[in-house]
Amino acid sequence: MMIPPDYAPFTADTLRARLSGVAAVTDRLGTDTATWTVREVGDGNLNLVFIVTSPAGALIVKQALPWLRVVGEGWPLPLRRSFFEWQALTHHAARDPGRVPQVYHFDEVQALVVMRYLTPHVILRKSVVAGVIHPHLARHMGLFIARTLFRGSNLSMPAAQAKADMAMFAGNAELADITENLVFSDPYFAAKLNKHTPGLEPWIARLRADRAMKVAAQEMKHAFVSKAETLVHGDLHSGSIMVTATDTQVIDPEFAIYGPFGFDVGMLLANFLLGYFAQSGHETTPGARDPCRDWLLGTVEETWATFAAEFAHLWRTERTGILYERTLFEDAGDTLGSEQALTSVLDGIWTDAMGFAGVEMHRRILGLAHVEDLEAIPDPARRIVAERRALAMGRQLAVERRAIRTTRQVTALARIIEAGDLS
Ligand code: SR1
Ligand code: MG
Repeated sequence: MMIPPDYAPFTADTLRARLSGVAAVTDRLGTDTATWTVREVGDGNLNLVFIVTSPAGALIVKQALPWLRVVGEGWPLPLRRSFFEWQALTHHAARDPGRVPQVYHFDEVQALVVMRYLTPHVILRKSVVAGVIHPHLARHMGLFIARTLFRGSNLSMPAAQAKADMAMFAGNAELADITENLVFSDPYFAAKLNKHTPGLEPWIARLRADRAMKVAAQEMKHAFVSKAETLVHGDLHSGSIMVTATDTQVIDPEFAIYGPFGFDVGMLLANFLLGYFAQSGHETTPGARDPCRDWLLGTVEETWATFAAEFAHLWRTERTGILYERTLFEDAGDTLGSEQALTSVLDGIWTDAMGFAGVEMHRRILGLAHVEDLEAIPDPARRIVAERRALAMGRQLAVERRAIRTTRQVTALARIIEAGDLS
């Protein structure tokens, strides 16, 4: 991999020096860099993240490393992912204003994005582990996915612009490659970097021998690599969402690429379900986490309901792209035809979302990248129970995705699995 000669991972001191010449930064922090505090706080899988504060303000600086942070220099990764992250943040800001952090500055050579410091926001996943309820989350996220996915597609965009965007984001191939391997294939064989909770082996063996599951996972991979339907966030899990009691912000779209409508939807719902199954490992007395459980399943239902309603609204009011042209439907007096097509499109998104949700639940237990919801369960026996339930749910969603028609079926299934004996 070519690392530009001018690129170097920043330290607190070199970052301070670099930013001192950036007006978008000094406008916010002042020019007296001696008063700035720079802290590296990144704990994700890929990047350096700095919080820079001064008496005048604060901001976040995210710098891509030329390798995968969690694995090291043995797994090179292109710096240009920060370009795609910047582009995706810009697209998302235009498509659902106020739902992503404002970008103040982008430095392509240093693979650096300077953006709003979100405070007092916390990572949603940490909140879910703590059992905290966020009543606005479902509405905010349902609107976000509907607006970004609809407005990033050929349902909405001028065809030439959609093609140009599609070609540009196709350059984010190495990040897509991570998803293609880590999500859809590695969990179903003994891939080198896989890890799992000791004791889970019998259930892993059962899943890997499950032909219907393997086929379903490959069908979802097939959909992911071939359905370039819209600009997807690409990594929409509970660690890519920051929340307060009233606000929701979507961060980290460095995996952005053109993909299926159902991908972000499925990833998101899977992470709510992982949070649900993890609750038993965190509750101090039986039933103590029931309000949080109810909220998480309600969030699954309300997120989809909000998504479907907003998508339908945009379909009726903003369908300006080359697909399902109004000329053929509304303008020809065939509104019913347009509604029929909408039902069919939503139906396909739902089925795909169920499949993607299933494999996401599996890879977070069997693959390289796990989730704190389950990892933070202190008692290994309770953790295994939670993981077995999540594996069972994932299998059902992926294999039976065409038979599962409603969110109520999903949440009823989750409750049955949670209450079951797992034999
Ligand atoms: C090797 S990167 C592992 C995971 O971290 C990111 O957040 C994505 O979820 C990716 O799959
Ligand atoms: Mg991330």
